[in-house]
Amino acid sequence: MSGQRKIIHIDADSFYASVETRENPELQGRPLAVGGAADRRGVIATANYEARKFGVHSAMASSRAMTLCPDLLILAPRFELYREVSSRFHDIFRDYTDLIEPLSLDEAFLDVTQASHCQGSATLIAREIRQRVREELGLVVSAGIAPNKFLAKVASDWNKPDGMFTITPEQVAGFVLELPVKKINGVGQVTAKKLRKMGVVTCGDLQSLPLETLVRRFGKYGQRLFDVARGLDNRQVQPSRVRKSISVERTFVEDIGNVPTMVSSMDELLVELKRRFDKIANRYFPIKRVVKIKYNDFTQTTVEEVIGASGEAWHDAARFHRLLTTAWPRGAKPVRLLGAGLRLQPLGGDGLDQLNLFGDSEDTANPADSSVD
Ligand code: DCP
Ligand code: MG
Repeated sequence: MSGQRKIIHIDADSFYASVETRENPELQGRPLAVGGAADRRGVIATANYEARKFGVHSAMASSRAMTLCPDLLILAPRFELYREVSSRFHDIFRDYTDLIEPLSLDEAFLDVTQASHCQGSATLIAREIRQRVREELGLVVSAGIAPNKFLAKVASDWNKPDGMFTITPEQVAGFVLELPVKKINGVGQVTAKKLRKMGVVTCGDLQSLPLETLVRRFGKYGQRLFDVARGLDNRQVQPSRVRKSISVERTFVEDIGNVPTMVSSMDELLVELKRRFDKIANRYFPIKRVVKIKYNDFTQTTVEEVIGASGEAWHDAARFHRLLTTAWPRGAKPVRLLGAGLRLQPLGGDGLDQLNLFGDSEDTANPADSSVD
């Protein structure tokens, strides 16, 4: 890496819920969530800030959300609509830079180091982007501006919602001293607790631990902790993010206790997986089949196999059935959720990275915290 970079991280506020409110302004001001219905064991995808005051949050069971906030309105998600809005975000971003790395539908990194707009000021570019999103799309995005991805992401969250925060290169050293380690992407409850036991609460505390100690304790992720504690992160903004996997999952209304029912559910998942894979089949080929099982006690297991050279189709149902019947006895408990997926290789590409198919695909993922649940 050479020279100082200027990175912006953009993250829309309560994205799905804000889009729904934009589509139907009468919903303004009332507690609103998007997700699955409470009586069908649904889960909250997101909640607006009114609902968050009641403690409602993403990934919470909808039934629990209704208990916390009886007036909560839960709308079914409309992914096509959110995808459409997401591409409108990108139309705006592209006016400033081509170096855009989408992280999800509502989140992206922009490298504006070379941008000439706004006298090259990343802060002014971010302000202008926020204003245009508000005026042209009727939505609010928060922005973080910093010399690297790690700090830009922390910064976009700093004054959320409707917030903007800049960390200049000169401010980095001072900023990280007080930054709680919980703000580090990948430090969840498990890692935070381990660190607390070692007397570490802030990145300043973390700086006092030698690299060897961190690596001994956290493996490869120890190096990452060592760097970010000092505000260092040289990961580049990667414009065309290569897809590593594709998967479909289903949570059942009633737990499934018998294998034949699991097998027929797997067939339904395969139909959906095939439909989704067909859309990208001109760019990727599948290299592995993956089956995921979550039992009724929320423990889970995954099993995968290389797709053989014997000429069978990747979607050969019998192969998925066998993976399922191999994996299920590991827990041998009723099943709450089933997933079917494929690991992919780009056609003509080289990326064979092993990433967590159903979880965080950041290359800096912390295994200690991503394996919980
Ligand atoms: N999402 C989801 N399940 C989750 C988390 C998020 O389906 N466990 C979806 C719904 C969110 C969208 O992804 O609207 C973006 O995720 P964010 O984490 O950015 O959350 P929000 O944009 O909803 O809220 P905010 O960014 O204001 O915290
Ligand atoms: Mg968001």
